[in-house]
Amino acid sequence: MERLVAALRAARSVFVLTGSGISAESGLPTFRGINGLWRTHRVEELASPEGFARDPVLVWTWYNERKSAHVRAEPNAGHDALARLERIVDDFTLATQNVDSLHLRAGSSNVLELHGNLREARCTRCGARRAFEATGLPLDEIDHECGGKFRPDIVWFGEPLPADVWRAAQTGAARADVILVVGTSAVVYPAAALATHYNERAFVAEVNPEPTAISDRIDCVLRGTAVELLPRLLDDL
Ligand code: BJW
Repeated sequence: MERLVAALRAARSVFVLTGSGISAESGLPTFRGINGLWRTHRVEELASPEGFARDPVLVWTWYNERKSAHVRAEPNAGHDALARLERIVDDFTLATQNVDSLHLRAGSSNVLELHGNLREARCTRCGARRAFEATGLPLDEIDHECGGKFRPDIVWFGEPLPADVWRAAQTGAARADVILVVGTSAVVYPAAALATHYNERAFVAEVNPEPTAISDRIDCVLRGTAVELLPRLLDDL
């Protein structure tokens, strides 16, 4: 913790990458943890264009349930601490893999949503957009009048990340003096590459109760949860 505090005090530019673990203490399940399955389905089965083509009702049922959980969830002290960090660092970028909008609701303003969000649905054929309400997308409204289907406005396996968001994340990571990685297993690419591939100079630290794919390649590993460690980190700064 002391080494990370010292690195942050000296930093002009900070880049943070978050994953579903930061929202675990808001009551939202992670993807690959103990409660990572949805009913009997793995994320790879549901979060892909092939999965959606196979069974759009199943995929929408999953997203409708998740949307409803996101709306009921509150940002936790980990989200709040990162919003505080943004206010005290001159050059701050927060890139999240999460689609739950909890960073925005905690007051973070410069948030790059690498995998999209659940605020809108868009048509697979004509790109028409509609709001994705807290009540969910009615399952009899998946088909769009143009012959396409509404899908969540997110990035599934095999799909590229939004180009502008990705570019901003890459440059934010490349110019950072400190890279802080919170609550991600770091197995999903290209997001995981932001921690280790674009900057050989930055001090890279991880906050996670479990070892991850990058733990043995970074400068500092803080074993604990986001709610335990991030507020302490901010208090020590
Ligand atoms: C706590 C905690 C607490 C618990 N506090 N921590 C082989 C090698 C490399 C790459 C590939 C490959 N084969 C295929 C690929 C590419 C693929 C990929 O990476 N696959 C890997 C799984 C192998 N990637 C893609 O397909 C991406 N696109 C792409 O590559 O495009 C290329 C392209 C270019 C041009 C044209 C076309 C294509 C897209 C990836 C999209 C990922 N989408 C998902 C679902 C959509 C969004 C949604 O529905 O929410 O995003 S998958 C899912 O995983 C979701 C997450 O954002 C993402 C990351 O998961 P995360 O957050 O890390 O969750 P977990 O569960 O893994 O980890 C939670 C962590 O929290 C754990 O470490 C816990 O310990 C910790 N934790 N409590 C702090 N309280």
